[in-house]
Amino acid sequence: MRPGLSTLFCLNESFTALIKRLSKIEVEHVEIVDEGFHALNSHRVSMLKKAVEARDLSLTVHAPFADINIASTSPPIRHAIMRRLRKSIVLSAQLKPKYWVFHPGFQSAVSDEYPGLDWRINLESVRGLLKVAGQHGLKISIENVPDPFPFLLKRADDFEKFYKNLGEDGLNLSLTLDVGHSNINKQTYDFLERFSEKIVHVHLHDNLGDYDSHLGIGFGNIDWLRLIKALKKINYDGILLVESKKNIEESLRMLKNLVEKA
Ligand SMILES: [Mn+2]
Repeated sequence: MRPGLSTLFCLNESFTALIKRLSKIEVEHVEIVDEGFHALNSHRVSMLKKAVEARDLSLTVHAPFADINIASTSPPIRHAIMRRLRKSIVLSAQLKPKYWVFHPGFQSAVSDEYPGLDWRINLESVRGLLKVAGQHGLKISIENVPDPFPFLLKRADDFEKFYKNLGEDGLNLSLTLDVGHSNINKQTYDFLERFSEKIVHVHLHDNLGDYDSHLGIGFGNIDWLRLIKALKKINYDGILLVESKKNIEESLRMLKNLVEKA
């Protein structure tokens, strides 16, 4: 288990500022967020490649997530969303990340009128992403998301049904456990018990169980020592990715202490 850091905390800074940060970042693993000022394009990919090589960093990429609903029931809108995600996959693949992490789709305003449609579209979109990723040699991983958003996959039960429906295609789709999100839905230990084989990556940030505040590690109500012990118990050997929006240095220090203690 090695610490890593998401660039979510500096998404409000320019891409040039991000490149500068990478040259002096204190961790060996970084998750690049393909969003906002940091949205990938060919020029940025080549800048990132240089920065990453210089520091021998390992990477993951977080897929675009703003206004992205892979279960959109509106065909033209969904096509635009899938085009955006395919672009992200193609560009991300050039960075050879360990994983490209994406969010499941959510219900639309007409979901009640067409029961099950968003669920089926979500599956179809995931299969589409798996296909493109496979063509580019990229491994992709789906993340659990929290209430109160109308996402289709929040609880361990949702993922159980999802993987069952995906069938063999699901063999190529790992799970990223977002502990901040699962804390809100009180699902952390359900995921760890039922999906220990599927979890390859974790997002760590804190909250008070009320909303997705992405606080620093130790600034909310999550029992971090219990969590790290549980990850050790399932032999998790991936990255401990800090996805807090503030108190980054404190979070990394806290995490280091926890791993030593657990
Ligand atoms: Mn996350």
